[in-house]
Amino acid sequence: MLDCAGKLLDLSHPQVMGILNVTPDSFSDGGLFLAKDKAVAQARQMVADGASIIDVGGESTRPGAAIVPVEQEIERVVPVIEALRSELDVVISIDSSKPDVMRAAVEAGANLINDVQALRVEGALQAAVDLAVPVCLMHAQGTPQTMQNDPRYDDVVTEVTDFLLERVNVCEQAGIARNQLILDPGFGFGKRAVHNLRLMKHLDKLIEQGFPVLVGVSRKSIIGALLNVSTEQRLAGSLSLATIAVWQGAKIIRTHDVRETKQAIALCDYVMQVKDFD
Ligand code: YH5
Repeated sequence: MLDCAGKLLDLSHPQVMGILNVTPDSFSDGGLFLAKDKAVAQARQMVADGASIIDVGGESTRPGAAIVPVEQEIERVVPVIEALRSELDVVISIDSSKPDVMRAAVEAGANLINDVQALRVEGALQAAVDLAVPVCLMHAQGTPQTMQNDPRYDDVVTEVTDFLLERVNVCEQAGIARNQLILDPGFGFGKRAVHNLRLMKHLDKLIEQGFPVLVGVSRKSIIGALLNVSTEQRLAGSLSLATIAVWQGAKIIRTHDVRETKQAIALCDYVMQVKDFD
């Protein structure tokens, strides 16, 4: 059980984290208000489909995405988190690296921090200590703007594991308990296809460290690169990788496609938990 500020997350079975992007698109003119209503409706559906965590993000962390000012990120995520908290019995995570966004989000009702920079931004570590909610520490090489420019590793599995364990130490020294930490190898963040494949093949090495592991592969470019399919055609690939991750022991799968992912990992869990004899 992971204690998310009073809400318990059962990690004896793999759980689905649904991705909720709150970024008003430039095509519709509805602005923030419509973006909020759309996001809340989408979250409702994801919970109905079996998500036990909703990951709320107001900034795109895709390679090359524009930087969003902190006030704008807060304006986007806070009303959505407040609305979700008032009507849904679900863990809400805030997908942000900015300490002020973390504080505003937890104040509004978020109970988990998901940081793709593993609390490396100035002030983020202190914010996490103060907020006393669990944190997902993710590995990334470089920044979202530059990370896909020639990423290199001598041994990606060891380097990612060592990085994450170093961040665990930093967190512990700052006063965050080990049992409040989730680790994530950061698929696609400063990694070529071969690096992502090696990390997936040897995910058990990270799992052996004893922390719950979160994996995000949903619709990512590794699938596009290997199968030559557009983002809308990546569901089967995403489910395949999610299943491999759960088979190795991953506890949380971050996905756009909650219903399908829930089914895939539920079957994987049945296979893993079946008794060998009557
Ligand atoms: C993650 O792995 N990823 S945002 C590019 C895509 C599709 C999806 C080109 N936040 C993770 O989802 N948090 C993101 O197609 C994350 N782990 C954790 N913990 C990137 C993303 C995406 C990027």
